[in-house]
Parts: sequence; C-alpha cells; structure tokens
Amino acid sequence: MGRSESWNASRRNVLKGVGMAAVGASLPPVGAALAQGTAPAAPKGPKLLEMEGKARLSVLGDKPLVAETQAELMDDSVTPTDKLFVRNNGQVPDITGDPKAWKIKIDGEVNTPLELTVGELMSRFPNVTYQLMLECGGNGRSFFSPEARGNQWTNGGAGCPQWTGVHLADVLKAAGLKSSAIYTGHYGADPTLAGETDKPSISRGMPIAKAMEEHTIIAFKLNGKDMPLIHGAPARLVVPGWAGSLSTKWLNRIWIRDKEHDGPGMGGFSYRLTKTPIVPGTKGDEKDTVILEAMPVRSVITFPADGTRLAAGTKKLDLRGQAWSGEADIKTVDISTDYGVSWKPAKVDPAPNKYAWQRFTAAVDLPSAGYYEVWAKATDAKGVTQPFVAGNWNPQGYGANPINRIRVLVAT
Ligand SMILES: Nc1nc2c(c(=O)[nH]1)N[C@H]1C(S)=C(S)[C@@H](COP(=O)(O)O)O[C@H]1N2
Ligand SMILES: [Mo]
Repeated sequence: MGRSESWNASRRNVLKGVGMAAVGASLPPVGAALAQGTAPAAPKGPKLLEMEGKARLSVLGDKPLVAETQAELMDDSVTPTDKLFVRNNGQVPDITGDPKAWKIKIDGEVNTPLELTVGELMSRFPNVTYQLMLECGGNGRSFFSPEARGNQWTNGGAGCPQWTGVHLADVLKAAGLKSSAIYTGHYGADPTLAGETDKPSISRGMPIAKAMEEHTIIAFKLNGKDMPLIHGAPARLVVPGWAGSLSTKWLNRIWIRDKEHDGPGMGGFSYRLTKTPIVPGTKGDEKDTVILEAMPVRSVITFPADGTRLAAGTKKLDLRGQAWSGEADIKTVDISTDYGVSWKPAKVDPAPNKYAWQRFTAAVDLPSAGYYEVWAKATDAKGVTQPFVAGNWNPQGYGANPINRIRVLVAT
C-alpha cells in the first residue's frame, strides 16, 4: 500500500463511546492541521506493557495487571503468545517447582473425588490441540456511553492462540458426575489484590453442558510451548466462546455444584446483562439480570491501523481483519466506506476448528484523495449481526460489539 504513517496518535481513544450523531464532532481536526502542514496536537498515548515475553500491549490497569492487544497486533492468524492480552483480577501467584507435579482437585457432586497432577492429566487422557478464542467478558466496554464500570477495553481483550490440553469432559467422566451435578465452580491459586491466599480473587463457573463440550479443555501448553505463568501455568481452563473469566488460570480445583455457582464474580452485576433494557447510566436492578455466557459477534480490522495516512494516488486498500462470534461461525463480513449507506462483502476464510476466529480480507476502493472511514460488520451463521452502536447498556458494561471503524487519509 506504499508509504504509510499514523496521523492520529490517539488510537486507543478513537471512535470511543460515541453515538453515530456525535462521530464527526469527536474527531480531531486532523485534516485541517495536515493541510496547513502543522502536526495535530498529540494526545497522550496509552501506557505500553513492558514485560519479558510480552509485546508492548496497551496497559488498561496496573493493579491488577490488565493489558489489551492493539487492533493492528491482532493481525496474525494464530495469536502469538507475546501478543495475547492479559487480564488478572488478583496478583500473579508465585509458582515454582515441577509443573507436572501441580495438583488439580475435582470434588463436589462426583462419585469419585479426584486429585490429579498435571503429569497424570497428560498421560491418562488424550491430549488435544485446538485454536480457541479467549475473550474477556468486558471486551468492547469502552464503546458504551456513558462509561460503564470496569476496564475500558476497546476490542483488544481477545485472542485466538493454539492451546494443548485434555478435554475437561474426560476428567469429569473419570470422576463420575452424579445426577445432581448441574454447574461447575472454578478455583485458581492467585492471591487477591490485597494479597490474601485464603480466598479466591475470582471464582466463576458454568453449566455442566458447557463443561462437557468437546472444546472446553484443561490446557497446559500455549502455542506448542509450556504455558507461561502470566497465562495460567501450570494449567488453566480454556472455555472458548464464553466470557474469559471462566477460563481459570493457575487452576487447582473444580468444584461440581448442585446449583449455580456463587463464587466471587457470579453475583451482583458481574458478568450479567440486564433482562429488561435500562436507561444508560442508571443503577438497574441486580435481580433483573441474566448471566453473560457466549460472547457476541465482533469484527476487528487489523490492517491497516486506524489513522493510517496512505500515499497520494492510492486507489485501493487491501484490508484485513478477524471476526468471531461466541457460539457460531462467521457467515459474512461487510465493508462500507460511505458510513453504512452501502456495503460490500469481504472474503471470509473458514475457521480451522469451532471457536476459532476467521480472517476476512477485502479490496476497498478509495476513489479520490482525502478522508475515509472504513467500517466492518460481521454476521454469524445464526444471522446475528453487529449493531451500529453499543446497545443494551448495563452497569458493568458487557456485550458492547458495535461495528468496527477505522479512519484513513489518502494524501493529496
Ligand atoms: N485464577 C484466575 N483466572 C483467571 C483470571 C484471574 O484473575 N484469576 N482472570 C480471568 C479473566 S477475567 C480473563 S478475561 C482471562 C484472561 O486470560 P489471559 O490473562 O491469559 O489473557 O483469564 C481468566 N482467568
Ligand atoms: Mo475477563
């Protein structure tokens, strides 16, 4: 696409939390500044992660550490380990010694409570490798207006690396589920933010049916290598397509429950959507909520980066992106360069397996010099598509999946 450079330093905040009517007003007068040959005032950029083994992700919080993947770092088909987002609720546990000796307990509504080491998991059950989505339940939260409580994710609380582990179903079958088993409760070894080790920083759970799904695994490898500590070593759950908080890191116990789990992260407005739509910004009623399970349909343009300045004379843009939907394949991704008046289909690649994101590509016409917005809208196999704005506002901000938008400027 020729020489390109960013003309908007504030990528993280672009197009953030604005209704369609407000879009024009929210844009800095960059075009005018460029025309006059002056640089636009550079807003302060996001803080970037500095951690061995990790790319310079965008830090959303230090305590606990939360870092999202910038859209242009989501361009790989398989998310490299260094580019996978990080979401902690407490502290990173201090785990040393042989990872194969790490123990995981299965108890509660089972015939035979088990305590298995990672080494036993590896040798006793078939090992499987899948490319699976991991997405934070709050992904997209920053698009809500007014601001909803929590980390202000854009679209970067998501990644699709390759995980190796064992089917959770095999382990649960080995323990023998009682007929009273209806829900799981997950525990990890991380201390709370305050440093307590006698209570979980978060403990979520899922219905037994999701626990028995083929792609729900206890993983000990990430992209073919031993799981890094920051991503949950020695072993973690991966519950693809559903809120990432179910994918417990530093896993040491799965408690099989005879009722919906009630650990930290299961109550209040945590990981819950409102049943009756509420006025944005209002308090809402905790009792009128449902648990967020599958994540919504989403598309992210990964090339070019938002704010790219294209060389004079550019007439075509070869665009790339990723699209996914919690419990369905992506059927179509449509691209618009006229603010949603007309749409053209992108090419969508098939997924390597269920619960993997899908690459889309499109050759976009840019008939003249000047400013364009390029919009992407994914539709899944159930016919569910992305709204134009983040809707169904809820106090802790789940489910925001508006169409994705980038801005490009073709130089004159
Ligand atoms: N033990 C434990 N597991 C956890 C968490 C945590 O704080 N503690 N965070 C959860 C949340 S909210 C998400 S989105 C994912 C993030 O996984 P990652 O940091 O490997 O990207 O881990 C989940 N598993
Ligand atoms: Mo999360």
